[in-house]
Amino acid sequence: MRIVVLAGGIGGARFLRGLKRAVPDADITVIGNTGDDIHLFGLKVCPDLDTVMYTLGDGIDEERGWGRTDESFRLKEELAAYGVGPGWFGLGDRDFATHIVRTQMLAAGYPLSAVTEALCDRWQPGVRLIPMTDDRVETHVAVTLPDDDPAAGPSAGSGTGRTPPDSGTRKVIHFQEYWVRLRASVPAEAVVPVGAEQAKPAPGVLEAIAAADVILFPPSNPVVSIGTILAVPGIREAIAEAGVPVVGLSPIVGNAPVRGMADKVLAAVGVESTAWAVAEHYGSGLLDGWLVDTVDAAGVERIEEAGIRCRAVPLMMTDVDATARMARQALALAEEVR
Ligand code: GDP
Ligand code: FO1
Ligand code: CA
Repeated sequence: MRIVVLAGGIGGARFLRGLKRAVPDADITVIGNTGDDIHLFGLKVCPDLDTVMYTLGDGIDEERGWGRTDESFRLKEELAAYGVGPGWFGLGDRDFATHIVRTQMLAAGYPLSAVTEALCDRWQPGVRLIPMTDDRVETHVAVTLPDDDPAAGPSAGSGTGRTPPDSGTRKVIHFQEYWVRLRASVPAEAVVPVGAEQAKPAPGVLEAIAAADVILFPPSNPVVSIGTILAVPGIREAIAEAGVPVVGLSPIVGNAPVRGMADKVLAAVGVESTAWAVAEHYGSGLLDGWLVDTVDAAGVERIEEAGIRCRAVPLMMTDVDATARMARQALALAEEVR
């Protein structure tokens, strides 16, 4: 069976571990989100690709969910001693090696898809991992920073002795700064995948979608992970036209994300944080089936009325066996709608 999975970082990677256990013989192609990518210290960092690669290659720090196991941060400390930041992004010593190899290969002229394949030669993730695009895409978030934020400029009323009518500084910042530095503590006013409109799907992406027997959306972030992949022209259309079941699993359980900031970025695109609103956001033009957690069973009828076949099953990825059961449920739903 040929399975295509659109994946972000932690949610996507953990689901893939369960999927591999559920169907060990399947041929799995993962289309990875690169909108989270960031250039730091002259290096290209691809958090979601690395999270998938390390998780499936048994190199991940299980507790954090990102970065390398048995990690140290001495290089980061040395950079900080030179006053070289940003200090808010935790690049570990072992992780640095990945970014150095990647950046060196990119500078030598290899596209990101070829670099990712080379990195996977070491990690043997057991899936084919392809970045959504070889072109540069970066998710940015529009926010209003509070006046006491170090990155906020002088406010409108400063120096005039008057209190400004609207305090704060409106800025557009990198998604990693929004999430890692600010911990999504202010509303996301807009989310923009900069460069996506001009990007082309990486080699192999459209081919894998066209050859798939089933397409799965793991419980990844619907806006900044799956939404970003779908924003690359051609990918959404290829999925809708593939003529095979497309089944997703809700990252929202009990009206809240299980972890992360999906509620904040969903609000930015006008979608409420419920399992049914996310299904409706993807829409029946894209999704054939949707799994919600048992706590959200009340929403099943509403999702089916929207033309999407829906089941309520346990959706907490507490361990690999529980996740494998979720994967089997998703594949069973795919057979129902086929
Ligand atoms: P990220 O790039 O690291 O943020 O990872 P993804 O985009 O792949 O996945 C993030 C989403 O995974 C979040 O919105 C979480 O709510 C969701 N998530 C994490 N753990 C679980 C879980 O055990 N069950 C479900 N249903 N969703 C989860
Ligand atoms: N997430 C954090 O919350 N804090 C960090 O310092 C951090 C560093 C980091 C380094 C490499 C990497 O591959 C991932 C890293 N992440 C970190 C995770 C990642 O930035 C985010 O969780 C996802 O991109 C959110 O979608
Ligand atoms: Ca991510």
